[in-house]
Amino acid sequence: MTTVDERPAGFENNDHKPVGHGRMLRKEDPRFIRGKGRYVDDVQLPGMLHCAILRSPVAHARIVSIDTTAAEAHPKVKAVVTGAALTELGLAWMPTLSGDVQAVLATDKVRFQGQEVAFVVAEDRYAARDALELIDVEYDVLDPVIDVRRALEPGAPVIRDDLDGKTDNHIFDWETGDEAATEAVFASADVVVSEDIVYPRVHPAPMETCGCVADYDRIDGRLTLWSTSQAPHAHRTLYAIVAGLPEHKIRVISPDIGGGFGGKVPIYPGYVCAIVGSIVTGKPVKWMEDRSENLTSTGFARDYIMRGEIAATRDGKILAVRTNVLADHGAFNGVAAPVKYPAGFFGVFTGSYDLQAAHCKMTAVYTNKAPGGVAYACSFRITEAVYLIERIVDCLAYELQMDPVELRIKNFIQPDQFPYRTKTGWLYDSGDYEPTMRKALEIAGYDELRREQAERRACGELMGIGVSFFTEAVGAGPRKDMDILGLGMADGCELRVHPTGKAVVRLSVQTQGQGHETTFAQIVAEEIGIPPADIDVVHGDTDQTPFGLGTYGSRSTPVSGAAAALVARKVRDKARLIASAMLEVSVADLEWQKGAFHVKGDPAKSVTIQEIAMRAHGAGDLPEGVEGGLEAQICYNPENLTYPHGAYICVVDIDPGTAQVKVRRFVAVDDCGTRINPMIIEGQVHRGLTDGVGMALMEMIAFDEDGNCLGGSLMDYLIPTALEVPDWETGFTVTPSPHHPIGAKGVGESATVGSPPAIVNAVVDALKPFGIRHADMPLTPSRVWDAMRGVPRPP
Ligand code: MCN
Ligand code: CUM
Repeated sequence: MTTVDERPAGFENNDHKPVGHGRMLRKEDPRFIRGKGRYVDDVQLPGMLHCAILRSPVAHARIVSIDTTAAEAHPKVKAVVTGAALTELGLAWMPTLSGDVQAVLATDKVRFQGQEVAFVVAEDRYAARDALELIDVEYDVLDPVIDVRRALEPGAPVIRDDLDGKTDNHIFDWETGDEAATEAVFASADVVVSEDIVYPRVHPAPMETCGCVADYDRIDGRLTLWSTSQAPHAHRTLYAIVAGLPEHKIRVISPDIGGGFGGKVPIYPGYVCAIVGSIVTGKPVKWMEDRSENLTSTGFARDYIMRGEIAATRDGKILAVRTNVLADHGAFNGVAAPVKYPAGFFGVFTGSYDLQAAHCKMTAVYTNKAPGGVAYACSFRITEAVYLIERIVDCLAYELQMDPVELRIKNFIQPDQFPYRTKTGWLYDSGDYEPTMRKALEIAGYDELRREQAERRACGELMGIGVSFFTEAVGAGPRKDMDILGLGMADGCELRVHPTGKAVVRLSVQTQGQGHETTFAQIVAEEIGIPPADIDVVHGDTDQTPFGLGTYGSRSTPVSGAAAALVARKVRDKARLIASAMLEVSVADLEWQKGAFHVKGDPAKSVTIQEIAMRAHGAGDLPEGVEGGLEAQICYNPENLTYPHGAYICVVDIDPGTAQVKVRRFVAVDDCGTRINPMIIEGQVHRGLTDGVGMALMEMIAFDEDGNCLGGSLMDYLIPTALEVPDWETGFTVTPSPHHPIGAKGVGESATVGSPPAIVNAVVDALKPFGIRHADMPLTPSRVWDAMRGVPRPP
């Protein structure tokens, strides 16, 4: 563990050490807190029309006929488009991020409730909605396939009969690790514990739903698309490929985004409908989903049924883990993950432990549910992986009657083992786990909590203490291994220093609330000594920024953050050449400090970066071989992922009369390497911990047996508020990434990944007097009540 560089309060004005500056406020906040954010729905263009989408009321049906005459006759309607019309344009189907195809509008069948069937373009939003009711669709309802296990049974209705030769609902089998070696370790282990663990389907539920404004100019053939996108460049390329429009004629703009959480990574049919609407009418067309469209039809998350098994010695040395997973991908495989990783980064399910063997087998299937997958602060399925290992380790602690903290510490990968190759092939870059765990124990007062628990238990009170320890893999990724539909996962970055020493940095990633306008200015400021206030961050507009793959998988800091540091160093290298001419000394005689070059041994002889910038653009000659201007561009291809880690401790109290769980305390100690903006990191962690309370205790997208979505509004799909969460207690350690130019690792998803197991472990710990070893999320009062009464878990 390295020492921590956290500046005290009152350091506000030291712009020469911007990274790690604890009190730097967010540059973007003045506009957000004054209501001056500019979101997609704020875009108003002259003559703009509105698009509304007709969605299937049933989960599985053949479309017999669609009659649009009455809708077309509506006085404010400009166009009504069905799947048949899109087929003529060759746009009825589009590729998904997993190389499957998805219907833009249903042509043959509807395959989930809420699927897009037709759209209307009208003069205003209300008329467009009204006209949907005038469209008459006749459905021939089919048997829906809702249960993922039933989907694999012989004779189950085939959902994807559009795919050539498809006779079942199987999508893929995937495996990682060494089955035979794992079997051998299991066969000779003292103790084997297995448990069935479900990670239910949940939804990112951002405040801002998805939407876009498409403006196709028929004269010059240019398409401008304001869109709720986490990856504008990747989207532009995909639109070019799907719609056949020349890529240089497409401009994708992601303005302010009201939360993405992964749900704004995919391309949704609505975006394509708005584009087609604009092409057909010659006018700009806006499409904005409502809340229930968002909850029922856009990218869900999780939906893994996992059997976890762990093998250990009697004294608690973990030897191996293995798992068998059934993955529900919905009606179209729309999972967003690098091509070689159909199960995302689930391979890190071996966690933070030094094992002898590991093996995972997974089967992914189609069901009559909304497509998407992965989204919701998941780090590409690491949420599921961490939940599995941290739950099963607790099951082992239960069987061994060992303290869960002691069991974890006994099995940690040791600092001298890094870089550590896991039994599933991942190369953890750096880590020092025990100090992080100890820090969390210290903040929580763990021993005292256990004493209190014993006392309360003796009086019949239900208090639980839960621990989780996670290692994440973030920063996708090295382009040799990682691409999305053939686009390599590297990021461009461009930096221009203007003559007066102000700068603009152009990023390929796109913030949805993570504070990039601040933190990327800090990274650049740290490297070239221009104060962050003088550095403008431009992002979210393909016409103004270099190509890159966008923001998700907490990759902005690991990939674009590295790009920003390196592009700034490139500019500084050029500045050094100019400085040597200005000071009439050789480059080797220059020293860089606090935004200026000075002559070694003579600090009075110096030139600031601002003076150099003016010189770079000014009259007169520059040194031999140095071009004018002060700018640079790079494309950064990361060498490896970064592996942040953290230790979380949760304390819950359960009301024995109502089975209501109250999270009394939550301690989170995160290690994301070098910390750029501690305040922003804390905000990210608070957000993710709140996510964790939601998933552990409240959130689930449920379906009835007919495939009706039961979570289509925020009345039914419960998300936590300030009332359900405690005052978060956070701490940190710093283990820099050895391959990142400033040692930073990602953090955006850490708390969402790490907190659900801590909360569930706490609830299960509280229920220990009932002999309970596991209970499935969400631990609503009714589920906890059932668990206390020995009612079997839902299948
Ligand atoms: N940061 C830092 N020091 C570090 C690491 C990160 O100061 N060592 C800062 C970064 O500079 C950035 C923020 O923390 O401002 C998050 O950085 P990073 O971990 O790189 O994650 P991304 O910026 O790539 O954000 C993506 C991540 C993901 S994948 C989801 S999902 C999620 C999350 O961020 N969605 C969010 N956090 C969110 N926060 C908000 N407000 N809204 C979302 O939609
Ligand atoms: Cu998987 S949710 Mo985030 O990676 O945008």
